[in-house]
Amino acid sequence: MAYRQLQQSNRVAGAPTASRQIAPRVATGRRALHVAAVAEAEKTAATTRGGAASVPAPVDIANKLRYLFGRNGDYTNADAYHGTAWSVREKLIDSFNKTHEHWRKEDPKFIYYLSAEFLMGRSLTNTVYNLGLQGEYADALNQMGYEMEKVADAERDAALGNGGLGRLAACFLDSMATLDLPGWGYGIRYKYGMFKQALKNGYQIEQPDIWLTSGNPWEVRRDDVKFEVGFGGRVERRKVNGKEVTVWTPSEKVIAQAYDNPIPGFDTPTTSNLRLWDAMPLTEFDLGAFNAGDYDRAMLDRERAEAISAVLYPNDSTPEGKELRLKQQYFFVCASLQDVLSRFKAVHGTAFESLPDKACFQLNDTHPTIAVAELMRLLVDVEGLDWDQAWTITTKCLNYTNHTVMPEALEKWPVKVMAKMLPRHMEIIEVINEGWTRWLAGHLGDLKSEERAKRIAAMSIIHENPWNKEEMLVNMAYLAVVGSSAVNGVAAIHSNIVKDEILNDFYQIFPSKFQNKTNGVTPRRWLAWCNPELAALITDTLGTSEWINDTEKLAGLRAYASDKSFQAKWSAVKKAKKAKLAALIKKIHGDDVNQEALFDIQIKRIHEYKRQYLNVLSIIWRYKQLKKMSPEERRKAVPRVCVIGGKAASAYDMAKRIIRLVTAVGDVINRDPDTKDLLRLYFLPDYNVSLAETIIPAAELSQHISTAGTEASGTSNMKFQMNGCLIIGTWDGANIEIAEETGVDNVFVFGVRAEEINQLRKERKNFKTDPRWDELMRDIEGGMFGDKDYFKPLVDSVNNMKVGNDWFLLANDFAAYLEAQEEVDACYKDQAEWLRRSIMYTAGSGKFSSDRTIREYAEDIWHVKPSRPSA
Ligand code: 26W
Repeated sequence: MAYRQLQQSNRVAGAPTASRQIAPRVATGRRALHVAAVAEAEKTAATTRGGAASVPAPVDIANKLRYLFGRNGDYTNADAYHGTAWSVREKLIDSFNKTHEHWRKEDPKFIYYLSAEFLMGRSLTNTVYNLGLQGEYADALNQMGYEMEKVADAERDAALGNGGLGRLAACFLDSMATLDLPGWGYGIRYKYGMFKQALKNGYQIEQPDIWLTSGNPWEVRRDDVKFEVGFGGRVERRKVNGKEVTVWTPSEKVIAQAYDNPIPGFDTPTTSNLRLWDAMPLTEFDLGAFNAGDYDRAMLDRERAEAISAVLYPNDSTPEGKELRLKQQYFFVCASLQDVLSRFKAVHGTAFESLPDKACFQLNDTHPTIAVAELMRLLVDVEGLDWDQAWTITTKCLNYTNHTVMPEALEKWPVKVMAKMLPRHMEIIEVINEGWTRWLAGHLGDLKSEERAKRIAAMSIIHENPWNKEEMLVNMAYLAVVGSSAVNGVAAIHSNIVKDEILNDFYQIFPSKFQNKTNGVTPRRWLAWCNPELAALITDTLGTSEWINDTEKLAGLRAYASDKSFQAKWSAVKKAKKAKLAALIKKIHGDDVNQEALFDIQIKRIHEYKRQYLNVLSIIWRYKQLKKMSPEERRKAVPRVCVIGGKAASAYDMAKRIIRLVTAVGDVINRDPDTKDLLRLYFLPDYNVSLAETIIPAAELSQHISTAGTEASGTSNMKFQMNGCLIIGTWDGANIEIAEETGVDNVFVFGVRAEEINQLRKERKNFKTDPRWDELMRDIEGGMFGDKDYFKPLVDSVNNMKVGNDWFLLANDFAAYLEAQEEVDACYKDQAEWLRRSIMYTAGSGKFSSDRTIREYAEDIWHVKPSRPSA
């Protein structure tokens, strides 16, 4: 089956098909064509993966457009998208229903992935691909005079996430479904996702992401699934049948309304689910407020409720202590836990001791950590369990993943805020903390009392704000560790940093709780269908498409790495993908770029620790060298097209200045007649999942140059690797494991190591900067790229040696980075060697499938087993 799907995918990507030949794509001819195609297709019937017989795709698409949208004939690509999507949706729901019927019967243990972010991107192509319907729908559209690629382009990204953490959650859902693991994602149905980034005179502008206006064919609203979520109010003790019970009476209540987003696995009948919650006012169900004539209050309530799921906080790494964010976190956790418990009770009644055999929850970073207190509240206050019994169940059910080493990124909520918004939860956290610190006191009994008190204070879930002694904070990471069975980092080096630094006190107490689960990405989206040409070549060469589900098989490509004829085919695919990216650059910036140039890419959130600034400095240096060269020397230089993309958090001033530096440097370089054939720099605005799908297959060199020890893992590095893109990078995050799998000599590794960082930071003041660095600082400060004043803080942040400046040690790595860039040039001149390495990257990417990661979670942490419905 997989092989058939792959062949279908090739057809979409450009190989001529019979249907394409008979279907000229001229708008005027469309109507007649489509009528003929529909008539022809009506004669045949198709069977879907869900099992139900259905009308042929062209008829179905036309029907959807006619009856759902009131359209007839001559559709735009956007229309064709909607018709196609609503048609595909039915097959998806058939498959979803079959899977869930099966799971209801089998009653397996479920994993619930709790995440404030799911960065899904587009669904149409992914869905037809995973359902094995790609050929059918591509042909249908062709017959109607459309092209799948253009039609699919009309879909808006579901951008309910900031970056790595949200996209990881999306890859995990794909793998869970593909591996037939009973599992759901739970999150928030934000009305506005990640902002759209535009450029105005080279500066970032944020615009709202209004993604739901034309309807969302990929969700099913469940009018029968809603839960009340409360905030504020008071807590009382009452005696009921001689037993003391706690009653929380919230002062504000909203409704969480479920929307299901079916997640199709690849090459399996399994379709699982992402359940997202929308916040609605209670008053819609309590018309009393209207009847009493309190119209304006009811409308204000509506606004207040809807605000909870209105917008994704666009912060990556630095938490903003906004009350609304805590409200969002509690909102989705509360609804999700009630939902799971109500399904559990429907089958098992109140046998909660077996809850850990039926359900487990993964906390995606600390964002859903209030689950620790909420599960306790539901079990103790609502279900009437003993505290100790509830605690045993809670800690067995929960697990926590840490995704960041930045100390400032660890969420801490002021006790005052928590007590006001979630008074009962604050009490519960206090009781947990009392029990925890008491236990610690016993456990550390051998220590001298002073030392013991210090250790306990350092591990207390509730502690003083070090910057403001008046304020007490709830440390969410500590709560997550104490309340979970397993704690993991996301790459080997990161998990070691978690154990040895961030949570070392806890590691010493519970060494066996701590694990590593190196991240992965789905090879379906990130290789098989974002790069169908390369996928086809791999399948032809290996003689099987099984690598899509078993990426270790990609290792078979190693045997061809030096094969000239294979290299030629490999290179032809890369060239075709580069041409596509060149067309996109032309569309955005109006420039033609040299497609023979080395395509050098850095795409990720703009952050000082990711060091886009260092990249720009090296580009300026390259420019200055080219300027100085004779025509003879220039002919020998390796031409480069550099691309940088990524969003800056709206309040992250320094990141915004970095974007402006990129655009300003680009403006100078791209117009200089001396160099413009040899060097370009483009900032591609509004970097998102879809853009990544175009950029990554075209990349020849990608940059992963964070200060060692700061990037927890990185996941785009894995996507680039799969697509045969060489990496220039520091010894950080998953780069290390990628280098090990690819061959360290095939990777351009540079810079200081994580263990040196602390010392180097202390000594940075006395560090003798490279003369080339000094020159570049003078250039920027002197106005070589205009905007002198605006760039001054940028120069100061790395060059003006106040304590703490150049925190990310750009200057320390600068010379080594330039040297690594020279190695890149030398290697690119030897195309046979470059291609050999490129092939070795893909061949070495087997480990970085999220299937591998999810299998490890399932075996080591979740103890969840596959359960596959019959086809
Ligand atoms: C509350 C503010 C906030 C928002 C997002 C704090 C922290 C985050 C995330 C943890 C940031 C994030 O996306 N981290 C990235 O997670 C990826 C998946 O594990 C890793 O590959 C990246 O290295 C890490 O930066």
